[in-house]
Amino acid sequence: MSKSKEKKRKLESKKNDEKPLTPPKLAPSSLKFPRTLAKADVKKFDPNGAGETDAGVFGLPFTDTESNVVLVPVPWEATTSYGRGTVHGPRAILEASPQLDLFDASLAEQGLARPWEFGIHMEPLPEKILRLNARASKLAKPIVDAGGRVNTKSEKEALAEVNACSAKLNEWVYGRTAKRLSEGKIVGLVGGDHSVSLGAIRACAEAHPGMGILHIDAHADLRDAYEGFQWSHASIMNNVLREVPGVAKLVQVGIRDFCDSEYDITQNDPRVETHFDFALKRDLLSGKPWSALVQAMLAPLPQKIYVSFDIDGLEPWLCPGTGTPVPGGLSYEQAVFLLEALARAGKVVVGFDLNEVAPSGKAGDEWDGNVGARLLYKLCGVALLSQGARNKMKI
Ligand SMILES: [Mn+2]
Repeated sequence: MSKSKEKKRKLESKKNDEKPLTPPKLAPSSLKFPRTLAKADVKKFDPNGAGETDAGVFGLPFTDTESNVVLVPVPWEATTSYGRGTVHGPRAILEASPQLDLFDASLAEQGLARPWEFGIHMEPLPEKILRLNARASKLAKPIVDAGGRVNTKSEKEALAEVNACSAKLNEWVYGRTAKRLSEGKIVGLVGGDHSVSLGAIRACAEAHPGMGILHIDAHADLRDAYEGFQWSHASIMNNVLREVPGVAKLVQVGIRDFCDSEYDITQNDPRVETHFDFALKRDLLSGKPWSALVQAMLAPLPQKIYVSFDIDGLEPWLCPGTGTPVPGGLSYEQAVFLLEALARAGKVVVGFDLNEVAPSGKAGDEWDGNVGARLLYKLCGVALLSQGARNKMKI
């Protein structure tokens, strides 16, 4: 980073430290953990039957009222810069999800064999957001195609309009999350590109000030802005650090694609701890156990955690349709081990998102949605377990 750029960033972050763009609105949550969670009406569902495709997510028939986990789909990809399609992520996950078997023998070791009993519900796909996405994507396309170069008056106006649409999206996500938190729900976002997380992180951090974020991703997402877009998917964690004072710690895992200024933040912002993929693999190849590496990831995190999971943090064969794939990454088993270790370590997952899942577009190919659905069910299970949900091995 050049000296003048560095000075500019310092000045900007100083300016922003003094005056966050979005001051907190939510009162801190009065929930104490672990807490007692009520089961849904389990007689409504046969876990031994074939998944019903006309039911809700994971084939479950539960309403939002009787579910402890409410999933909010956010079909959004306005500032997506490379491959597109993550706007269809929520639908792909929903369509693939009924084929899962919902007994979780691995979480059963910690006392939660059937996460589904506590109710998981996905809200309907929000038409309003699909329309907003279509408008913002159309305005953004020429800017993305020009690599972010904005010269004419009309290009500048288009950029301002895209940023305004993204700000609207952030407010919508914030509002949905805040409402569900006030109902005592565990909220999980289903993206959409990674920019969707900001509103949910803001709401969770206001309800649980001092929380940490576990961020699994191929990308550091610490750019100041990307291609001129203030609320870009490539800037999500930079925006969080600047905008959400309730976030005390950001632990990043699997990062393998980043620029100079992002590396600078990982080294100099005391809130950020980055476990680069190259270092993880070097340690693994040198004989260190994954369990020891996971312990080092969890140690600096406070008790309350938000998990932000970009599917491209996994090895690319597990998410071939995602927009910005990078070689390397976590195996599915390493990711599950890490998520399950959260509950084992006594951490409480207060919210989560799964983003950047994108179907390949080939007829009959459900692979991206399939992996996404399995990871989403694990995230639901770990969040429930961490908050206090338990059931016996046998019904
Ligand atoms: Mn990513």
